[in-house]
Amino acid sequence: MAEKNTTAYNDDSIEVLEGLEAVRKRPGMYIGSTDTRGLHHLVWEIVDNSIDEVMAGFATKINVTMEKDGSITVEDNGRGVPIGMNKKLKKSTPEVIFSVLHAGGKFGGGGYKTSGGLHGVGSSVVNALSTRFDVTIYREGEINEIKFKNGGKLAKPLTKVGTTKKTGTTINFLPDPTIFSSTKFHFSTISERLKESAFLSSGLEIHLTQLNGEVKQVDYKFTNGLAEFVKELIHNHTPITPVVQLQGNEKGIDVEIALSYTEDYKENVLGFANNVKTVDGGTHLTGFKTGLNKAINNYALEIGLLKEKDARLDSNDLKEGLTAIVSVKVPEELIQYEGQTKGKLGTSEARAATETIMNQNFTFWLKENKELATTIIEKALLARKAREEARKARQAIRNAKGKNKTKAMLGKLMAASGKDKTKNELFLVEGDSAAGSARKGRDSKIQAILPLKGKVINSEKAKLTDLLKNEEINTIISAIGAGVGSEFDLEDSNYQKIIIMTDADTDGAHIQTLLLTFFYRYMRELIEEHQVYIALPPLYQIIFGDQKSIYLWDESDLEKFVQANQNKRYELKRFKGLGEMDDTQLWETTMDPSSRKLIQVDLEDGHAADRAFKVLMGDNVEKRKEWIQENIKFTLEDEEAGIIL
Ligand code: 1YM
Repeated sequence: MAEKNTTAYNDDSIEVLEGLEAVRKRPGMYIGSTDTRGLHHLVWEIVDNSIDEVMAGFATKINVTMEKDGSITVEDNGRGVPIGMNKKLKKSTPEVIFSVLHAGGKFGGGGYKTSGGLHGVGSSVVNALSTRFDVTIYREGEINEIKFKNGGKLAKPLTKVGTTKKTGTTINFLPDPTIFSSTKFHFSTISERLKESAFLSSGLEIHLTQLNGEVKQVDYKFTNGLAEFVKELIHNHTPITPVVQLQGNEKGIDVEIALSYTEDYKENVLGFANNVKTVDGGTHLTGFKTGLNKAINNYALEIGLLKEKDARLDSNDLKEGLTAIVSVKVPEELIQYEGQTKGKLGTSEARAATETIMNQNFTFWLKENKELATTIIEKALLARKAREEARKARQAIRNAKGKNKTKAMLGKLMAASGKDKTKNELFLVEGDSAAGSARKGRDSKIQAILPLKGKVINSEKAKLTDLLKNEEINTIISAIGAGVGSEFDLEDSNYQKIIIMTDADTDGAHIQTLLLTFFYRYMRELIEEHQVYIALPPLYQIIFGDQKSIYLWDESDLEKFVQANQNKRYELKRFKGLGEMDDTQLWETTMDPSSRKLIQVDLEDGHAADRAFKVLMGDNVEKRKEWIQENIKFTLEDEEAGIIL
């Protein structure tokens, strides 16, 4: 918990700036928007005042309640808002704080507070945008109440209503429905944000209760918050180091860092300044990276993993698999934000402070943990090598294109004749015979065919360098032409659609999942941008006496057909695989853009997809079968209906 900030508050130090009408006229100026986001902003605004009181070292507990009537109650056990009189304004201090715009008034300095960023416009803004705003203050042995209504009009002046031994502040507010497009709060949105606050203030106890609708409660308290935050971010990736925690204070700036390396190649580094997320980064993150860079390179040189003549590891090499939280506490008078949404820390002192603390403390850790240090450095060296190889591969493709050597590089690719990347499609086809029919049947202007023989390597288990040795994978990377892993750049992709075409059996499903895993791990943007599809070939063909025929995609189609055609004579044919279809059949049913069925592969959210892939590609064969059966259905779906990974 924070050290107590002993700067005394003075009831006369609050200044008057603007009226609350200004807030009601242009709410967007103060809270960003009047949609759900803006609505939730009201909660952050009030909670941040409680968090300030936590950071000042006086509060240890925050309760947030979503009340039955749609209002929100926030309660803390801090000192309680001062209850004296403001002589200049001849009003009670709470009346000034809650009804005068910009009356933050924690002057005198010496403290950290959340205000100054996107938040911190003050509780008065919340009052201005509420139909009810009731404050109860527990302080100096008394319970005092003050109430406002209709956008900040005083309904009950500060009044003593009882005595108490406790201290703290409770605010209950009901957002004005004439201001917000929706006044419905979301439990998950609030709980996520509160959890983040609890992670950032170890020891702080936060409870969230929902009383409207289904009654729910979550409780957060972390003794080692930052480390637990990193563990949550790592989620189901495999860590290759434990969580390393570093902290220090440089020139009044508190720096706390928790980091870990995982087997993944993605980086996940989050920055916070005075407990507010800096979505666009800033000086603290720059300092962190420079410090990390110096510490690792110097140590690698010292132990000989890097030689003087070698190029130094750069931040691209060091960021692969890096998961970290960088949290700085900057004194009020130094805090500075940049950017339109003020999501970027601008304080230059924060750069120096994080760099120094990161470099010094991490160097110390590396020396104390030689084996883990070596693991980190070797991963970075490997990342560099993989990037270098991927870069060479791309370069080779570019060169090959120029020199008409494409064929050798691209193996069995049957390219499309048209060069319009926004129209071209790449079919990844299981088996040579199906690929043969596909080649004959295709629209060769826009459709390229790549036959896949044998099993695709499992990307979940193999390292990128091994993957690059696999012929199938290499050909796919070359054909798409946009690099791989951290080098992948969707802009360079040669195709608008990548369509996986396999037999409708377990083997086919397996190939699909192996390919999807590969795309998910190493070309994620393809999936994120919905450019990966699965072709759905029909299972049955019905041939009538006159040789006319129709196709049926699954059992239920067949059942319906049989029911409806009991008196007709026809021949029923079941396709065992794509290879049984001739080129015309394959074109008509599976490739013709005007009549085919495609499943668009979609990501519901990164976490869920990650979990699915772990199940999918791990060692548990039973689980995998289950997943395939549940999630990859060979049934007739609406065109581009979408399976959610
Ligand atoms: C549920 C919301 O606002 N708590 C809160 C606010 C204040 C204090 C304590 C506080 C601050 C100081 C001294 C100080 C505020 N005080 C002011 C002002 N919870 C909630 N808890 N004593 C109490 O910073 O010096 C504004 S907010 F202006 F009076 F200092």
